[in-house]
Amino acid sequence: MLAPALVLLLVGIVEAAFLFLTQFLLQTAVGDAARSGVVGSELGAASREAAVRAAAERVGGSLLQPERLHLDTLVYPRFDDIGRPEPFVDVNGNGAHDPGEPFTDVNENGRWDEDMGRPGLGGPNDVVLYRVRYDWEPMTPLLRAILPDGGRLELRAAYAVRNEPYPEG
Ligand SMILES: [Ca+2]
Ligand SMILES: [Ca+2]
Repeated sequence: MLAPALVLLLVGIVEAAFLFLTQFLLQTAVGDAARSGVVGSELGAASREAAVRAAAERVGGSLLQPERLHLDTLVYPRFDDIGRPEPFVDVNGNGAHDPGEPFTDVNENGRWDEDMGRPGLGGPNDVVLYRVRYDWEPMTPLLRAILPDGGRLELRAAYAVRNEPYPEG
């Protein structure tokens, strides 16, 4: 008969292995999704988005549950712009953007953003950042019962690509 502490240890090791595997699959999935997006498509934006999502789900196989997988994409002019704020004139010199200070609305949404990324898959030659989030939780009810927040973790992975100069259609 196994001591409870040993059972807990073994369960913990297996869960940790699955956690690492899930993180690895996420990274693979987001890279695969990105590569499926770079060539564009004559099918239109909606089906292109579906194709990208399918690529992410395919890699995940049966280990990743599709309903827990969230994919989003942000478009940038250049790789250097990823995660950067929209340029602004710091009139009062406090290092932050304040209401009324002039800015360049890179993503054209009518307001200043801390991240200039524009949602979408972009067009030819655009840089696109693919991001996935996954709501992970332990398989073992025992661990879900004893860990804070049921042992839930939000796993993330990202991959940036430049779109091919495909003809726009
Ligand atoms: Ca300011
Ligand atoms: Ca903006």
